[in-house]
Amino acid sequence: VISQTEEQAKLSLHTTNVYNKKSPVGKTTEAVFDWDTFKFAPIRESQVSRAMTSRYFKDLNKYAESDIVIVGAGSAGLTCAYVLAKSRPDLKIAIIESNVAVGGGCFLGGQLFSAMVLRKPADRFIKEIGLDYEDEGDFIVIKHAALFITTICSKVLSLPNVKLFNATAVEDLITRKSATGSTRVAGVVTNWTLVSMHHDDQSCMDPNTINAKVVISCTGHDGPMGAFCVKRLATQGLLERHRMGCLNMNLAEDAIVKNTREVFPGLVCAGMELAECDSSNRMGPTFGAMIQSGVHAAEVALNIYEE
Ligand code: AHZ
Repeated sequence: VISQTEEQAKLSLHTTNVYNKKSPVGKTTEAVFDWDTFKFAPIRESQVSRAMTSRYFKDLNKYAESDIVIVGAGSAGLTCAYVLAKSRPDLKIAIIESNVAVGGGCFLGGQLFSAMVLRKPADRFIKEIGLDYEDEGDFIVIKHAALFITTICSKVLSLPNVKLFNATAVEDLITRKSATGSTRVAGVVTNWTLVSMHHDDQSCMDPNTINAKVVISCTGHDGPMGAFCVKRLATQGLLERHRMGCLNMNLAEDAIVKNTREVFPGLVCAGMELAECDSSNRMGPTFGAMIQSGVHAAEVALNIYEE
């Protein structure tokens, strides 16, 4: 790493006095810049490549054997990751997200209306992560769903025992047969999402794998990639699939939280993917159940892990 020389530091930094004479913005900033002489520390292009790739491949190597894999970084998946990683710093937790950005259906609230509604008692979790909200009695409102998802994501990613592999799709599950002949999920098969989307028009592009003791699937309801693990096991006749029921906020949220469970040995299901398993109702844009299902899934997964 090439550090900034003293001379460069002198060139680019001026005293607060000089800065304040030129512009009143940011008076409290300790290090202020003179834009006429501003200059970055030097770098060679290969340093940037190596800084990224060495870390990524180290992580691929480290997390090839994970304790827990979470599939899907929407509101349920990220909540689950936060609870697990915080309560068990000894566990290696990999999150696989097929999109470039995290958040799933949560980034914009309902129908692009920004605000995020959560029914109580999900307010307890929001308090825990330190977010402001408006209290409307039986429910709370966060001013923008993106505020929730970016906050929970930054908290998850700052924990040392978590790695997010985004732009990476889970395109299959690893299964094992026990001595008694029963099957269990033992990890995930991954690929760059762009590769997963082109298996039909390109010749064979083999995937990668991550072994894990427990897989938690939070891939949302059916869609181009949604409900992935439930659908995959259903195609193998290992799980019965029932499609998501119509919207009923009251029934839907309680059912999702209550039914968060190990749906197949080694596979815990949380959030809206459960609706594809149980035919429970959808709830539309109210997110308390995603948070509580994520918390519940973390507890279920830890119990399986300890078995
Ligand atoms: O990109 C998906 C999203 O970020 C990701 N995902 C899906 N399939 C994947 C795969 N590999 C890796 N094969 C995959 N990642 O999973 C995430 C799912 O997030 P989500 O927000 O769709 O699901 P959730 O259960 O966390 O929240 C559901 C939110 C909804 S939908 C709904 C309704 O339709 O009524 N109501 C609520 C609250």
